Amino acid sequence: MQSRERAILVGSGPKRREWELRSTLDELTSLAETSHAIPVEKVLQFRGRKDPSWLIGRGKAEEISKMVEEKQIDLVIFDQELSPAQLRNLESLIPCKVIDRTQLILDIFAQRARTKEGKIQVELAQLQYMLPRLAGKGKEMSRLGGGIGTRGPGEKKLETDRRHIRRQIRLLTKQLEGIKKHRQLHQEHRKKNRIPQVALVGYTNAGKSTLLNQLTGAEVLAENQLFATLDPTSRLLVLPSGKEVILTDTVGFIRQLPHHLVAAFRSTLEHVREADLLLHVIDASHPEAEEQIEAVEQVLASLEASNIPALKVWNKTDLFSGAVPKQCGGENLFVSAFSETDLERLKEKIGQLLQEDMVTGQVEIPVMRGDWISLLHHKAEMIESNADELMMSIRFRLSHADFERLPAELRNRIQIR
Ligand SMILES: Nc1nc2c(ncn2[C@@H]2O[C@H](COP(=O)(O)OP(=O)(O)OP(=O)(O)O)[C@@H](O)[C@H]2O)c(=O)[nH]1
Ligand SMILES: [Mg+2]
Repeated sequence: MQSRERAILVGSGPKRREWELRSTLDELTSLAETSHAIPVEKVLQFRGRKDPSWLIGRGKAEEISKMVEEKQIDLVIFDQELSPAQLRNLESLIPCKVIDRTQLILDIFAQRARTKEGKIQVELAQLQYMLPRLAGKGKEMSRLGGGIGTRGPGEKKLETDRRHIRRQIRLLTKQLEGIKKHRQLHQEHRKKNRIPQVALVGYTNAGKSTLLNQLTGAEVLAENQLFATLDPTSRLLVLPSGKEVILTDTVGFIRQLPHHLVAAFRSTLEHVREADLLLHVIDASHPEAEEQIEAVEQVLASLEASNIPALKVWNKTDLFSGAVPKQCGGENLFVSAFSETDLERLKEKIGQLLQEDMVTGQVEIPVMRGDWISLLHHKAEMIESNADELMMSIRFRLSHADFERLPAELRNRIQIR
């Protein structure tokens, strides 16, 4: 194991956003610690405009450069994403490794990925991030050896040659497609059995895995650290009514989640896109709970999952002694993952929301539209169906989320009862 890298963390932005800048810089500190770096110094610079070549301005960069020598720093981490040109300039001035928040998050994900799919997704995101930033970096990276920002999944060293990277990106994309097809078959099967799908989503460290474990007896790693979970885990959950649902734990979100990573994880996050109900888990004891909710909602929007019914689960109320957080719109429930009664209430609520959420519809479909007929057979519970030579008349029930996902042309023909 490599010795821990000594890091300077740098944030910058306009003075009027001071509070937000400080809080994301604190979060960057936790991320650096998660990656086993030692945060030695924090630098916050107020400036109205980003410097296009240096982000923080040349003078400040020189100051940091001196600090690096004086304090034997191995690594400078910028809280804002660096453009390829900024990275190049900073690297040529500062006598140690330079990375940004995105690369740090990618590095943590690389260390955490366990399944084949997770590893491929992370490596793909890393390579796509690196490709435009490569000029000069190849030799820098070999000079600097390994450590944060240079490791792929499973301590594998990241490729640094442009041609190899392109080839590797194509290869990984293809492998991912293969895995995705395989999973789709699996999901079709589940849908066919019409077990409702419930997905746990939320900011990292909110308690998603803990809730999965507490509710289903799963043994997923739940830890007080950022990004404990990368790979989704699904378990059967039996509700008080006896109804069964499938509950899935997913990767946590964070502010400024690298878009390469969201894109690469799109297929894992399909559990979220395909869900009938989302449990948006919130750490109610966190001082920035509301900013975290917003960050999660942004990621959900980018996944086109904003229309799925969601229950906000305000977790960790056992730690929370202040005023109850301001109620947000939609359904809210306050729980502690360690309270049996709260878990029962949560299960009741899931059952109730899924029940209320069912849509009963009636539709006449021309028999030649075999695609629509088979789609309804897959997604919906059939109540009644009759056919003559030309038309098929179907009465069915399905979740609101699935209804919204039907093709618009079909949806427009449906009469809701
Ligand atoms: N006091 C208290 N602690 C909780 C509660 N729920 C979870 N925790 C703790 O919060 C920490 C994070 O929990 P996880 O379940 O790993 O959180 P997560 O949302 O899965 O986090 P990631 O996988 O990193 O996104 C752990 O130390 C849990 O023990 C709760 O209701 N009360
Ligand atoms: Mg987790």
